[in-house]
Amino acid sequence: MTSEPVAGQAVVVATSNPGKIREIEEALSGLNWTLQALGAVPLPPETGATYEDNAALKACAAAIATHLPALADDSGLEVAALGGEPGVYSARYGNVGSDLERNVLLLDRLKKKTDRRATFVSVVILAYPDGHLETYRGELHGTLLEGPRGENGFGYDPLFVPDGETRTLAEMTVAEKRAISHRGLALAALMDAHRHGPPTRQTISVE
Ligand code: ITT
Repeated sequence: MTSEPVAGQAVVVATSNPGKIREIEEALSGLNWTLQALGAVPLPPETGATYEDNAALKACAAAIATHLPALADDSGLEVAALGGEPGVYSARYGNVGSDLERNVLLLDRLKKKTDRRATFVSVVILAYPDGHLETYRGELHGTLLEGPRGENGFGYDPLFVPDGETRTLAEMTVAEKRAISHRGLALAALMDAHRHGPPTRQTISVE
């Protein structure tokens, strides 16, 4: 039987990305869940074709291994002029090792392209040890600069200016980014579903 996370209960954060951990901890601080790191639990290879598939793979693996509810984010950057790439492959773009190298590669592929529109997508899944899943999705539209700006955040943040903003995501604080970002929006929906105590499985499920 699913046990809804309640105040003080441990929920595993199934990510190895420190930038995501910072954002998830900040966003969910109001829930009073005890967020627990993955520790030695290995994450499975991301073999899915969609963010939903990959988030479910990661969250379920952690929930099964720990017997605790587990939360995973699968996310990516969809670039209009590149037909939506790198998308679900954003973390492995070009098979290069660092965020900096991926940003250089992206800028190279966008050279001479006038269409700089891009969208960040985040799918957050909370998986229970019995296999029940809650799915939340957020998107953020913006444009890509021709060079990086800012030191905060991670990944493609230094290149991305959200619509209606002048700063890149890397020039914002964690709280400022959370208020508008793909991950912030997905986590806000999760917060809304869990804010008023333990609802029934049916009312919180958005599968
Ligand atoms: P985990 O699988 O361990 O969670 P990961 O970094 O491999 O970590 P993903 O497979 O979801 O996670 O890859 C998402 C990639 O998309 C991430 O590595 C960044 O390159 C990019 N990305 C996603 N959200 C981002 C954000 O908020 N800011 C900048 N880049 C982001």
